[in-house]
Amino acid sequence: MKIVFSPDHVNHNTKTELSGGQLVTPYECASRMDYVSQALQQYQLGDVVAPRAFPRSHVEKIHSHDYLEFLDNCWQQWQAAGMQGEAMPSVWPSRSMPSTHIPKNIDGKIGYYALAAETAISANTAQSAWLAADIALTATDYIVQGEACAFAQARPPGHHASKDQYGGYCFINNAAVAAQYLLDNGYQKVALMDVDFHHGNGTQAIFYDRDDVFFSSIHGDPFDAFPHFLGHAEEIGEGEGIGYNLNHPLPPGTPYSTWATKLDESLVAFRSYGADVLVVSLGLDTFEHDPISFFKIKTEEYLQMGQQLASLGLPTVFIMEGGYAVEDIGYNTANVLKGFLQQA
Ligand code: Q9C
Ligand code: ZN
Repeated sequence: MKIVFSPDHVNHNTKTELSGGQLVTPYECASRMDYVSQALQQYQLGDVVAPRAFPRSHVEKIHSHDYLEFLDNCWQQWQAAGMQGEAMPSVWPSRSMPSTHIPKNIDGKIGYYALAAETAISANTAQSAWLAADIALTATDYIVQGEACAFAQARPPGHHASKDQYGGYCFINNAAVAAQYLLDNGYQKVALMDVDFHHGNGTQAIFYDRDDVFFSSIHGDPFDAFPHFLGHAEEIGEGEGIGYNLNHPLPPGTPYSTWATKLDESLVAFRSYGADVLVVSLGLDTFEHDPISFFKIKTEEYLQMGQQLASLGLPTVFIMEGGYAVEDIGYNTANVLKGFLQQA
């Protein structure tokens, strides 16, 4: 399969993440990609190709104009305000002050556009987010051109980013951009399967009232896991989207055997929906040794995950999301793709 990748992802190299009351080195770090590249090459899973630059209009179909303008200008405004550290929010329009006015001051503005505080923004964050979207679009265009599958080896990830909010290491929702691109190029019913450990709150919110993208996610129960405020089983969609959102929250310690039954339920739902293409938000933080997650999937079991996904028999674009057991995500990623190719 085609593997779309750019070494320029290293430009996204923030130094801080707010975690446990401290500023730590970010879990979502550049070296993750070294391990993925190495394993994909070792397993000979496909040719690595560079992304091409797509018009910004594809991303503007998913994210609001004011949000993208904020993303592009945040770092400059943060610096102009004399801030010493990387850009991060400390105040929000919360339950007791649910204002929709957008502050002019950057401390207020960044809180308006952030859904969480852990994720820093620095000099090259916006540029890298746009590059990741180009990687997703380039991979997705291979599907449009008739390839059976492609892998977007993108970072920063995207599934937590909503129409106008960033957080959870995500800025532009690469999988949502990919799904929309498929709809704009002849496909009519997109199945979007999110297998990252965390609920894909951004993707869910973007397609919640639509019937042309069926979003399903298997994730740590939001009572126990980030993003904490979305991802419950009773969220089934709204308006035209009712019935096209399927969440499987699962408890700490969940092994692959349990996880796999939920994937099967999603695949059954995708089949009766009549999906004609599959987008996979591929996070590897379901791994048993992931440092910030609590599922117990083993390296060999990712082969079965790939085989299960292939059983749908649909053209499939994989979009890289999370996975923080840095030295293992390469083999875990490679196993999903290998299992998929064996079965396909
Ligand atoms: N102290 C993705 O996997 N919470 N994002 C981290 C660590 C944020 C994960 C808690 C997790 C975001 C794409
Ligand atoms: Zn995740």
